[in-house]
Amino acid sequence: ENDPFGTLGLTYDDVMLLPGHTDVIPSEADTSSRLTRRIQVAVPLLSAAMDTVTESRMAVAMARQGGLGILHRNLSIADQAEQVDRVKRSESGMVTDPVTTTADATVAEVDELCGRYRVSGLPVVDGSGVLVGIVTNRDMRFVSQFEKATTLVRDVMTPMPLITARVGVDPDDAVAIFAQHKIEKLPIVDDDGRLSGLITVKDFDKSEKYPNATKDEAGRLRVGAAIGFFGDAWQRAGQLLDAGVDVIVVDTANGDSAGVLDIIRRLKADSAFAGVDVIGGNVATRSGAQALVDAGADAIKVGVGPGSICTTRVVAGVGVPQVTAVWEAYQAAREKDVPVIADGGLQYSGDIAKALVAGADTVMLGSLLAGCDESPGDLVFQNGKQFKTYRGMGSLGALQTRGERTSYSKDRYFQSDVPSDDKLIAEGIEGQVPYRGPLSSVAYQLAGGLRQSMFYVGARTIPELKAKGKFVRITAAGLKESHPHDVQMVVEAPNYKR
Ligand code: RVP
Repeated sequence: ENDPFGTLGLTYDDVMLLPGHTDVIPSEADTSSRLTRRIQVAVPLLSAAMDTVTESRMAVAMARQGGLGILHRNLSIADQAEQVDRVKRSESGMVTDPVTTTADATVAEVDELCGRYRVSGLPVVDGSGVLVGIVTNRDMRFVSQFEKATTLVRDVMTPMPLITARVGVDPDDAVAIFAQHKIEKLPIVDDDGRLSGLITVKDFDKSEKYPNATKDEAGRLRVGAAIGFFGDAWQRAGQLLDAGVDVIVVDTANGDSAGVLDIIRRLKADSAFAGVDVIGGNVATRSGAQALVDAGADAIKVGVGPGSICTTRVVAGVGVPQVTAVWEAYQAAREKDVPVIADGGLQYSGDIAKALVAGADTVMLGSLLAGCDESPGDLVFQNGKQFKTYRGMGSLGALQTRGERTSYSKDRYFQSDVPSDDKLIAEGIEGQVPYRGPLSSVAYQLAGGLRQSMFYVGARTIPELKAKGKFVRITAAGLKESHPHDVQMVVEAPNYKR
């Protein structure tokens, strides 16, 4: 028998990266990395599949910044598929399947759709899909609140003939049409006048504003969504696929288990899912990672217990400190070149580079993003400071069915068979994190911190960082020295909170 205490588990606070000779300045560092076998991201950041972190708003914001959002699964299949739909329709060169309305719909209904999809107007079609007009904010502005439910679209819309373009119009020509006619939406029609797409001037603005955005071949933002392995998980996967999801994450607390490996194998074997990448997780050992690789996962997600809201390591006494877990998983994944995601436990931007050098290709963040404007939930004021709620998906609040909503994610903790809420074994807590403003500035600081790491290590690219990065282990005294010490902080730094 091997010495049972032979391996030492290390985490982010136990290690530092060595500075190395450099001829790279931070602004030149290229942070792009591999998310899955097929998908690249410009910034190696994912937002966690948690109900206080990632819904469509966060997913849109993450993809715009060059990362990816993973929609949580603690909601009905229909609701989660709709979230995917919202992200896929949010921005693109051309919306191929635009949200439409009909002439006999009410202005109130149009209002609701515009709010839901965050658009400023809709094309109007008849029963066979032929374009009959367009209704935008401008047409509805003078309909009073009281008249919205009774005013019909036909009475306010701008009817045909409209300025339209034919299928296959060149983007440059579209821009010229916007300028010439001073319009903001250009419906695309086929030979029979049927609506087949929509180009909006806003989308052109956005592609200039978000040059690093994570997009699919059609120019739509990419999005991931979590599923489980139990009950109607297969059906969930199918509906997410229909809604256009790019990545499915089989999201559990113990990925090295029969049910999880089985659904990964089934997804990878089914040609219907050929266009979707499958991420499996979570694991924290070499053998666990090997099992996911063997099942065919396109990326593996690592982390048992490092999460800021996670109590698995104390409730079950199980887990592996995250830097060791990532390193071990990487040993199994590197052979087949399967990307690794370091999930949970990151507190500062410096932890990103540490995760990458340990073997990860991207990182997944919960607490660092839960305080953003784009996360679900309202701001809470306390003693004059602003917070947002953040809870573990294994917390009682997320697991229990009682109260305002059903829990759809008990199988994340393998407790689908638990008969009543008072018999649940929680593995997470409910809390709050400081408000941090828009994701754009938070992501900027995180990616900026990573570029500083790359400069210190002397790495121009992420593969170079992974190859050149070297660790030194530190002690509690070293950690104390690393943080500000012997001084009272009087100004809050944008990227440092104690
Ligand atoms: P953190 O970024 O440290 O807040 O961790 C986020 C991660 O924690 C998630 O991506 C997930 O893997 C894990 N998690 C979520 N809920 C729980 C729990 O209740 N134990 N853990």
